[in-house]
Amino acid sequence: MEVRVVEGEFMGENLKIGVVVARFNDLLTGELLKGALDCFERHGVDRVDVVKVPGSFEIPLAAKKLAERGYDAVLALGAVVRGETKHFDLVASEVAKGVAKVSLDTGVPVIFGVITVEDELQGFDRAGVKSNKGFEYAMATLEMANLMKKLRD
Ligand code: INI
Repeated sequence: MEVRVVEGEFMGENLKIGVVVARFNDLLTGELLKGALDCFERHGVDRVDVVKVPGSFEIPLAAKKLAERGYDAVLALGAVVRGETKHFDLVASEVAKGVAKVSLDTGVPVIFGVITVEDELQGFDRAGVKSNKGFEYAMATLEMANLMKKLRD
């Protein structure tokens, strides 16, 4: 039996990456962006373009535009904080569905880098105090960009 395993490397060479970042909860998303850019720089990504949108709800549309314009992968960064309204659930579920749809419709990996947290404190834990999820999501972006290249070739 021959078993072949295909997986993407964490290499940035020859990659053009798009990042869509929500300004809503900017204190958190700004930190996620820093973590992501740090990862891309350390892995030698050729080119990163960052697009800012008002809130997480707007992420899928901007991600779609980037996915259609030749980026190897798109990283979507946002922070949805529960608070006291039902808005949280609506925004969190729409952005998750939207990002998945863009990825499947376009064939371009769109990484779901939207943290959903109970409060800001929990958000800060994930955006730099304990770890920076932005860095981790950027690693997934590299892996998927390289994997899709391999599966195309
Ligand atoms: N947008 C977020 O990115 N995070 C949130 O926590 C949030 N909440 O809870 O309201 C939020 N709302 C704004 C939304 O994304 C849109 O920008 C707005 O509804 C305009 O379409």
